[in-house]
Amino acid sequence: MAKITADALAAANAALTSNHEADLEATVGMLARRGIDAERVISGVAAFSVAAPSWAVGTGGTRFGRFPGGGEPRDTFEKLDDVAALNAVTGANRTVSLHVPWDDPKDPEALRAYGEELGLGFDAMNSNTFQDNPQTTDEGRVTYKFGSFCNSSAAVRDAAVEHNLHCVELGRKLGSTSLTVWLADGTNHPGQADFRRQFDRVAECLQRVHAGLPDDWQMFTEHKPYEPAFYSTVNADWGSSLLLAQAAGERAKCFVDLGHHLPNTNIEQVVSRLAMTGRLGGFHFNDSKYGDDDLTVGSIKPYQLFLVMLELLAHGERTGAASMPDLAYMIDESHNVKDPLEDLIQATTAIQHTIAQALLVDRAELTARQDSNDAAACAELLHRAFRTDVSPLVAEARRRNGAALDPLAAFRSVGYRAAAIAERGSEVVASGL
Ligand code: RM4
Ligand code: MN
Ligand code: MN
Repeated sequence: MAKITADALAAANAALTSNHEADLEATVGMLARRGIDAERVISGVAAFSVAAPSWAVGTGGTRFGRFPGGGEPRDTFEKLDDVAALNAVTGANRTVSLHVPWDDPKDPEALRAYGEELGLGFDAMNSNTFQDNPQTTDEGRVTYKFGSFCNSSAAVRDAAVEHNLHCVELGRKLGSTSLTVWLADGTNHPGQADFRRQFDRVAECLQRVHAGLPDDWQMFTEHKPYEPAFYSTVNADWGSSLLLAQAAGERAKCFVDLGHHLPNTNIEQVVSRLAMTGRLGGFHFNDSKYGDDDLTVGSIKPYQLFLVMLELLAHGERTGAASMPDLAYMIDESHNVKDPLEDLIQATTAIQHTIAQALLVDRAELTARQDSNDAAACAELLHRAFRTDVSPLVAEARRRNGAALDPLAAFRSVGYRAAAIAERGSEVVASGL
């Protein structure tokens, strides 16, 4: 597959360089007059990387239909090619997160070597017990129709634990060091199952998976209030997630997917609470209008994302990080009408912009204003940061990482999608949702 080379990127950047340098100089000067060190912002953004999910390089769909745009990857190796193209233009997607069995490479060593060749590492592994796949259901002898870890049948629970341990084993060969467990377990009808017994069974299965983790591994519990279970979900909210992580073991932490909250939940406060308990494990970035919409990061509630970033930076500061705390970050979107790679580019740049905006907030000054109970002055500090155009700082961070000043324009100018369609065809459907 055609790669996006350094030469192609240099050509795409060339026409933009003089304007970029002028904009950067102006922004650095403007920030200096506000007492802000632009270098700190640029290096904070440049250091950040967010994993691309292997299933998101294909077109997403709803239960009503799917409209693939062509050139989708035919296997996990081709998914890595797409993530490498994404990382070439953003410089901020240096790892890929696999989903098993949508990805279950027969030769993990070869896949790992291919990732290394492309400059990509393997992030958290994702198990799947929300669908019946022969590989996860003991060759079809069990079904997850009534849940996996929560199931009343020990044989089903055993198969689900075994599948998760398989993901760990595969991940170990790939160089991954974590497992994300999102369960569809729950009920669709009141009275269908006992809340407490379901919870206890899930906790026990998580303990078994935790006991099988290599020493340097972590596992993450990811909550979600509903869908596909529409009456109750076992891991429904951050409180349940925290209880499950605590029950599972020391190296179990909680994952926050920005779309997995009931409407109007104060997600930034959830972040603060989990960080406080030492059980914040990581993030799935997306945006949502109504539910788990998996829309482009920052496209619906950019100010909420900014407030979440502020909490993350506060956590980073408390844990001795130079900027963003050391957590597992992944984009979890479904690209129904955009080119998947273009949507991932926009998601990544939105994350970079928001980190830059949040880095503009003087935390010591904010604390002083909070302590003097000056609500208006506190709001001023946040608004001033949020309303600043940080584009030149973000572009500079990308340039320093050898990536594109304008990632979407660069992606389009090199004709990657047309090359992918020519090589892979227009009918192929990538494995995923
Ligand atoms: C779920 C959840 C998981 C993701 C699946 C595909 O809603 O967000 O993280 O693995 O979707
Ligand atoms: Mn998710
Ligand atoms: Mn989701």
